[in-house]
Order: sequence, then C-alpha cells, then structure tokens
Amino acid sequence: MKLTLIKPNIGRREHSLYVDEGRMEPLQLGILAALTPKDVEVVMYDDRMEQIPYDEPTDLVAITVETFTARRAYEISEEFQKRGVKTVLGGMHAKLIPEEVAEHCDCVMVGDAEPIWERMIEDFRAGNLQSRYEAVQPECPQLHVIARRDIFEGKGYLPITLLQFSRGCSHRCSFCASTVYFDAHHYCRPVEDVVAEIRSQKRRLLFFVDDNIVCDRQKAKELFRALIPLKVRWVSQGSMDMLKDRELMELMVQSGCLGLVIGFESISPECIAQMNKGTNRKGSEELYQSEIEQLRQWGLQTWAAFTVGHDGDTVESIRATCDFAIRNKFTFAAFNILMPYPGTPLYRQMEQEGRLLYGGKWWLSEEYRFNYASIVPRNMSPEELTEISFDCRKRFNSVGSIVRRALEPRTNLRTPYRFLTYLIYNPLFRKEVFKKQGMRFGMKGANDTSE
Ligand code: B12
Ligand code: SF4
Repeated sequence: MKLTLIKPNIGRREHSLYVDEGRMEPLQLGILAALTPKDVEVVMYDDRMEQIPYDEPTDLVAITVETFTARRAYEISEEFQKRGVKTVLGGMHAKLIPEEVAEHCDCVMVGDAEPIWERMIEDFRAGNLQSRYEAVQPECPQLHVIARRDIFEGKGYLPITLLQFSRGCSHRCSFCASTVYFDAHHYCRPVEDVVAEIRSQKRRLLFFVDDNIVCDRQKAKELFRALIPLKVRWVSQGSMDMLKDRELMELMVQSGCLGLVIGFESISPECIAQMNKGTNRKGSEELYQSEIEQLRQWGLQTWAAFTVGHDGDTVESIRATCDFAIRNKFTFAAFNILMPYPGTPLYRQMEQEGRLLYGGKWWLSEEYRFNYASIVPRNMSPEELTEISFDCRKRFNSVGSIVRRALEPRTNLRTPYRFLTYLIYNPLFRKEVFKKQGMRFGMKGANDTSE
C-alpha cells in the first residue's frame, strides 16, 4: 500500500506562482508518517513549493486542513477523487467544521490523529473505510511517538526543527481557534518523550509549536530543567503572565530560550477586556512597559503578535500600535486582522450582529484575499482595516525600521548569533509580507497540474 501525505498552500498570487520562502516542516505530516504501519510506503508533497503529482500512482491521500488552506485542500482532494483515489482530510479545520470538510473527501478525521489513525488505515486495507472517525482527546498527546523527519529531507525547509511539548491552552481568548479545538484544555507530553525526540534528530535549533508552552508553569519547569543538559536553542509561544514566575523565567533562559511569540494583541485595555485575554489583563501602552523591560532583562527576543480590528480599534489606534512596536524594538511583530474562525465566540458574535462578510464563509470565497478584513469593523470600513493592517506590516518591516529595531543591546545585539538571526529573518519576513498580501485562496486558474 502507498500513502500520499499533502500540505496544501493557501493559494496563488494574481500574476505569478507563490513559493513560500519561509516554509517550515509540516509537523503534523511527520506525525502521521510515524503513526503509519511500517509496511506502508509513505510519500509527502508540500504544495507551498512543489507541484502535486496527481497522476503518480497511490492508494490513499491524506491532507491536513487549516481554515485558510481549506479551499485549496478541497481542490486537491477533488483532483485525486476524479482519478479514483480515496482521500482523507483532518486537522484544525476538520475539527472546527467537520460537516463542511466531509463534503470534499471520502473520510473526515476529527481531532488528534494518534488515537484513530491506525484503525483508519486497517479499515482502508480491508476495503471498509468509514466516512468519519472521531478521536477522544488523549490526556497525553503524541505518547511515545516521534515524528518521522526523513519525509522532510531535500524540501528546502528552514533549518529549524518543529516539535511539541504540549497542545492546547486553558485560556479562552474569543478569537482563538486553538482553544476551541482543545476546549480550553492544555495537554502535555511526558518530558522523556520530548527529550527522546530531540535526541532523535541532529539540529540544535528547535521551535516548540505549542499554543502556550508556559500554560502549566510547573510542567514547563520540568521541561526546561530537562532541556538544560541538551544545550539546545529554542523558540516557542507563551503568554505574558509567565513573567510573574521568576523561577520559570530563570529556567527558561538557562534552557536555551531565544525568545517567544507573545500575544500582546492590543495596547488598549478596552480591547484586551473585549477579547477575554485573561493573561494580559493589564494591557495598555504604559503598563506593557514593565513587561517589555523584563523581557529585555531576560534577554529574550520577542515576536509581538497583535490582532487588529477589535471594536475599540480605530485607524489611529492601529497606527499607534505599529509605532509602539517599532519604538519598543521588537525582533518581529505580526499585525493580524481579527479573523472570525468557525466555531469561535468571535465568529458567533459577528454572526449574531450581522457583521460577517463573504456570506460568513470567507475561506471558501472566490473573492476573498489573504490578509483582507472579513468582518465589518465598528470604527472603520473593512477596506480601511485591510489597508491599515498592511500599512503596519509594511512599516514595521521597512528597511528603516529593521535598522532601528536592530539597535537593542540586550536582545537583538546581545550576541553575534542573536544579531545574525535578526539579520537573516527580518528581510525574509519583509519579502513574505508583500508576497502574501492579497493572495487568492485556492489555485484554480493558476499554473497547477490539475488544469
Ligand atoms: C506552527 C504554526 C505556524 C507556523 C507554520 C508552521 C509550518 N509548519 O509551516 C507559522 C508561524 C509560519 C504559522 C503561520 C500562520 N498561522 Co499558524 N500555527 C502554528 C501552530 C502554533 C502549530 C501548528 C502545528 O504544527 N501543530 C502541531 C501539529 C502536530 O498539530 P495539528 O496540526 O493540530 O495536527 C494534529 C491534528 O490536528 C491532526 N491532524 C492534522 N492534520 C491532519 C490530517 C489528517 C489527514 C488527519 C487524519 C489528522 C490530522 O493530527 C495531528 C496530530 O495529532 C498552530 C496552532 C495549533 N494548535 O495548531 C497555529 C495555527 C494553525 N495558525 C493559524 C494561523 C491563523 C496562521 C496564519 C494565517 C497567521 C497569519 N495571519 O499570518 C499564518 C499562515 C501560514 C501560512 N501558510 O502562510 C491558526 C489557524 C486557525 C484555523 N482555524 O485554521 C492556528 C490554529 C493558531 C490559532 N491559535 O488559531 N503558523
Ligand atoms: S492565550 Fe493564546 S493560545 Fe491561549 S486562548 Fe489566548 S490566544 Fe489562544
């Protein structure tokens, strides 16, 4: 039996092919490969930079689906179905809205793959593939499973190893899809499994793609203690309330943490309250100063994540948020438009208030473009929101801002290694800002082998 795993792209640019130059290894596919019985041949194709060989013989195709790749995932699935190949879809979007996903494949798998994957393969081999499998969320995710990374070789991914210590988060920010997926629970792997996974591969630069690595501070401390002797460098995502725990921060730094993606979201206390962001209760430009100063003292290079388009936002306040990010010399920053992901409280609120654009299903719309507003904001037009968020990304990633932000002695200039990382990734992200903006979802009409 041969299994083909696929990571779909978002879509295409108007006048040229889109190749994601900042692409990272698709961890979920490495896990699916590891869960697959040894006698099954596994191949993987990544639509972000290679053509999908629809006519290459295969028995079963499995595609991972996020909301922003759903349209493309469905196109790929349907191309294989046309050729008589059965398709299985799973991932974030499949859990959020399984009924929709089921319309575009032979089998939808809801939730984490670990408890249900092998049964699906055995059913398929017996000619008895079910149309839906639903996982009971395991207390210990990815138990004793190490992702198969051989399938990533030669595909030009960034030289950083993705792995997880935990999945989910116990907070309930109103816009967050992940907390809906995990029903506001946080699940940790055994620390020994994580250590074994790190030892199983060669790289010393790691990206823990946890939703919130410090969600359970005691368990995070256990992990950090175990990382110290491994002498790795790592980045992850964590909530700002971690700064309250000095021991946690000390261990984090000792274990090789270079920096974290932190959800600042907004500099307005009103917006922070609206989005139910309990970890940032104090949100406001002045109050964040003490957090930013602490992050500098710990020598962490911060990727500040902002969401823009909240009811308290205006064009001016969003512009001020960008000024704030440049002034504070963050290493990286994201200015993501507030997006109504299906199943989130934000989605329901926007639906009730009649503020959803694109018929409520922006991810399926032929008109929708990546990084465009898909809700009617309170204090500006959708077009103004799209424009000001793009403006923030352009300004934060401008050459002048890159030079200015570099000059932060305790973070970006801390060591030659830190400075080099800064210099390599800032121009790369700058390029992606322009390439991704306004991209169509799906590839129909582009240079795809299916056309
Ligand atoms: C790492 C990450 C990134 C990385 C990309 C990593 C990569 N490999 O390319 C970066 C930082 C670049 C990124 C960018 C973005 N991301 Co992101 N990202 C994540 C994060 C934190 C982890 C993803 C991951 O690797 N998880 C680990 C794997 C093992 O978990 P998993 O995918 O859930 O897989 C398990 C199950 O879902 C299931 N499964 C998955 N696929 C399949 C397939 C089959 C067939 C089956 C059976 C099962 C199955 O089994 C797996 C094992 O149990 C998630 C949060 C999350 N919890 O998923 C957000 C997340 C996926 N990102 C999100 C978003 C919005 C984005 C951006 C659009 C942000 C922006 N505005 O720019 C961009 C777009 C990226 C792009 N393509 O250009 C949202 C998506 C929401 C949604 N509903 O789809 C998430 C969920 C964050 C959130 N809190 O809402 N991201
Ligand atoms: S803290 Fe982060 S991961 Fe947790 S619910 Fe809020 S946005 Fe989601």
